[in-house]
Amino acid sequence: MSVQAKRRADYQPPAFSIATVDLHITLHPTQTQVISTLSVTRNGNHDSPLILDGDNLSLNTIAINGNALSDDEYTVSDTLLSISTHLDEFVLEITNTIAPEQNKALEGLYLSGGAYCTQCEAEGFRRITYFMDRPDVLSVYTVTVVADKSVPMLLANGNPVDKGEVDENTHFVKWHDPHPKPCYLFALVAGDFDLLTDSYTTTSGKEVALELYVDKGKKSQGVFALESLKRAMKWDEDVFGLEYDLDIYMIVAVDFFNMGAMENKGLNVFNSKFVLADQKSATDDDFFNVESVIAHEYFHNWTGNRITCRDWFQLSLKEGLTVFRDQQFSADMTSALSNRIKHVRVMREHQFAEDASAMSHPIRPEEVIEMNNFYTVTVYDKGAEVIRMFHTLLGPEGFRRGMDEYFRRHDGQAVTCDDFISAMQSATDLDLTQFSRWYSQSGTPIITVEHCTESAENGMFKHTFTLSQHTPATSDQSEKQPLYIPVNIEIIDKQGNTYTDNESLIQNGMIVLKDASMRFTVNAQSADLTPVVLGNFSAPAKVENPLGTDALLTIFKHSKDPFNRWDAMQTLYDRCIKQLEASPDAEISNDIWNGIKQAIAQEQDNLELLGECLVIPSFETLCQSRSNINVAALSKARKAFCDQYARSLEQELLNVFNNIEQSAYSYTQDAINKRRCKNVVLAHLARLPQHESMVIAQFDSADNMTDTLGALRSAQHCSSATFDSLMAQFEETWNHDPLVLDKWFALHATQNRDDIFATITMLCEHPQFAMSNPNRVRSVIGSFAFYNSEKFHSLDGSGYKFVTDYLLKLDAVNPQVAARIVTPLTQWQGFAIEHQQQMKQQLGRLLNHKGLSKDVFEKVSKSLA
Ligand code: 0A1
Ligand code: ZN
Repeated sequence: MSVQAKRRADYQPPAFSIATVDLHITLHPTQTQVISTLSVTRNGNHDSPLILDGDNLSLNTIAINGNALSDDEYTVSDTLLSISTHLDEFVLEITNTIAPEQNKALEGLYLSGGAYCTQCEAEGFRRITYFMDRPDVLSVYTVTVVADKSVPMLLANGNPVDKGEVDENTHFVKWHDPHPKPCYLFALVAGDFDLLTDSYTTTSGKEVALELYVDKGKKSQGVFALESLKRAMKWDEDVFGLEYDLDIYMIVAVDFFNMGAMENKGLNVFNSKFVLADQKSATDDDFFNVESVIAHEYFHNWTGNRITCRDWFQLSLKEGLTVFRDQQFSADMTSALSNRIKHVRVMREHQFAEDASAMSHPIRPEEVIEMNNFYTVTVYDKGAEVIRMFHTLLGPEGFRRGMDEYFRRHDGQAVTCDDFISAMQSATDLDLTQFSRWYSQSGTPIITVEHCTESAENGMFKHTFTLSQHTPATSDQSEKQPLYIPVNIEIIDKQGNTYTDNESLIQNGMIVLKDASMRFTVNAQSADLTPVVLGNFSAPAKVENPLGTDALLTIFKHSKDPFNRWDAMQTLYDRCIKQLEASPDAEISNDIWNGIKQAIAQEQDNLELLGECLVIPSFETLCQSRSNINVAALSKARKAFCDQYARSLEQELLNVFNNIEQSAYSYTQDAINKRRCKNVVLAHLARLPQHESMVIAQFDSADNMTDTLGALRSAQHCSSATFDSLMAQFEETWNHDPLVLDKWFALHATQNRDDIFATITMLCEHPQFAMSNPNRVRSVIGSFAFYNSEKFHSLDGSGYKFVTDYLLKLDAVNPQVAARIVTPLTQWQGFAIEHQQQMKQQLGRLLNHKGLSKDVFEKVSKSLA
């Protein structure tokens, strides 16, 4: 396969500008006609042709200033249209046709369950019409949508300015968006929906109409999303002083969508999974996700739309920043602690794995074959951690000053990450030069902690701490340099007294590690000090801090930061599991169980922290602190630990469960914490046959999806008869609702059963399953590949082969989704050689496949390089 990578270093400014775009789109499933009228201006003095991108288009006519072009004035290929002209300013009119019904890749214009919709980020606009499909070409759009009257609602970006009849059967609506935008923010939706309306008045008194479009019959499931939108609008005004800037804000929920949602100007398109929610069908996590994705897309209006990216290498400019903003919003709406834990889990489970794989890249990548492959946990979540470090270093006021300056300088522009850094630099006396390495260096830094104690005079002890940093080489970069790392640090003794250093390097609980290593000293009467390093995950790094069980329990007891208490528990569990890997028949010592019992007693009134502390690290998280992983051995050790945990703590767990009073469902933080804690405990108790009845009882009496699903998840540890019976009841109840059924698909696909492939094959034949629907594919095949670690990693290679067989078919339908699901196969580096060989064998099959998409090609070829 010959595919060309693009490099960040090769950026060239556009040779032409396009000030206005006038689109006239007549919708038809197989013959949609697009008339595009562009006002084009040559930039500077050059005689290059105008080169437009195009993909899967049939070109009908081209004219300049009303004159049709002759054959020698343009050339057209599968991907480009090149137009030769000496004019410096001209009006270009292009007509072309497209076939939305045949578009299964869900990029460009496609049909989702009968409704037309578009997805143009990153490079989908070129599948609608010929254009300079790059984010630094900003234009004012006027769009006329024409359709049969059987398609009643016709939407596009901006404000509606005209509507009427074309003929007896055909109507149109014309839209105008006054804000210049890149084509990736273009959107069009047409169909028959239920509509929820509301309005929001901004602080400066502007009234904004809010409209939410959902599938017929789903209106009541859209209420929470609309309320979330208003909360997000208010929050952005309060925290960043940012108001909405159009008269109307529309959100459309569709069933067929490759990602979560899309921030098209004034017309967001959402995966229905992140809009629809009610008590019966949605879990607390679903509600949380709806609110955070609604907010994320809304926040993009300023960080992404008003200020956009110069080129796609700068994606983190908008995504890292917007994820940080939605995280802060969610923390304010729900709870800071559970949010922080949630996001740190994502970093440790997924981002660290990406950085340890052949797909490792800095948050601002240097080289890209298929842009869709770079909507990654690195660009998004590590990107957000980097923004969080700015926030930590500058403080909330400094950060706000930097943001204000960023908007002052760049509103209406397409800019770079360096422009953002420079705006932040203007708001602080710190020198951010070294800090900016976070944008160019990939990999996860490891911070090691050394601690020496000597006796000094007067019965005092002198403690010397050395912090060192080291970033292991990654597949894309062999040389690494020291980073500028804000390290949150707490030094405590057994009684919980806190200490600071003699050199005053620790300021406000933070020390900056910028060299390969640094040293500081602490004088104390105690010989026994515990350093809590990288508290609250103050930087996206790993820590190697050789603390014993006692020290971990001291942190749990005395750390001021509940996050650090949770983290100490996670480390303790990780240690125990390591012990069982080394000697599978070992029993965890009573000292540890007693320590955990005390911890439970200490936190019995803090169900939020308690619930999180009772969660055992996932298999995927455990992988990140191990190498050469033998999956069966690690899974066995993890399972053995969970079984001992349930047995040793049975009484304590029962007490916690029984002390949480049941009340009617409400989505409030207090109620969420209770449900979360109760369901975590239930999953432990379900491992003991005598408590199977608790699982069944909860399933039977639940008045909400959180508890129903909590019971079902717990049933994964019960007898297969119980699991099967509850799953069958669930299917019968929810067969009509594909979003709920996705949960059922995922539970089946993650079962560690010998007949798993027969089960998955059956799921793929389920009437509600379709390979063309990304949500279904993710819930069945994605869940298996990402989360059924034992069966996916079977040593006979059957799991790898099963996924590969499926990907070969899926790739021909939807390459973007195929390229996401191939991820676990490409992350072979951490596993034992026997796994690696089998994984690479399947990657080889993919690579040799004729007609493989460039999406999958990029990931597989890197992984085998
Ligand atoms: N910008 C969106 C994410 C997104 C990216 C690509 C898509 O299709 C290829 C769709 C959505 C966001 O961050 O929410
Ligand atoms: Zn985003």
